[in-house]
Amino acid sequence: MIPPLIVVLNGPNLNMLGMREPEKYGHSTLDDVEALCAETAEALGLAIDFRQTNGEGELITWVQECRGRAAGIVINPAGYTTTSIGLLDALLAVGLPVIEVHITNIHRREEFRHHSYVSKAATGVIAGLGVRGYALALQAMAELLGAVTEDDEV
Ligand code: DHK
Repeated sequence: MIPPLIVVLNGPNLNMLGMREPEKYGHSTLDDVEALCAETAEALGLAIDFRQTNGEGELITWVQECRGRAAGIVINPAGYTTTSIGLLDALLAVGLPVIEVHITNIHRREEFRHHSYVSKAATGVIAGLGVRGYALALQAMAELLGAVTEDDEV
């Protein structure tokens, strides 16, 4: 059986993980996050396509390209969470299950980080659990897609 493809998208400044405000975002690099996702996906019987961009248009194009190609989207929209109606519209247009991830608990931070346009298209949101949130998002996605049961161990 061909494993379902989950596209894991990362927005602006996440390429700087590890050196960027480590007291908030931790010490893992984006390469570490990709390795965590690859390892988790393999254990769950999923395939992943892991990407990062600083560009809003590129992120929107990548979401559009998921249509007919991917089974689900895990996305940390980073700074575009609070600003991008275009990103929201793209996520609504592709009509796939979406899990929104934030490394930090955005609700404990500045008020401008509390509102998410992306949440209007998200099946679920994981925030504040560090980079482990990505692994938990893949686990949740596998359950949503019926690929594993809640009792399966990862
Ligand atoms: C990452 C960012 O870059 C911020 O713009 C968000 C998010 C929070 C995170 O916690 O992963 O406000």
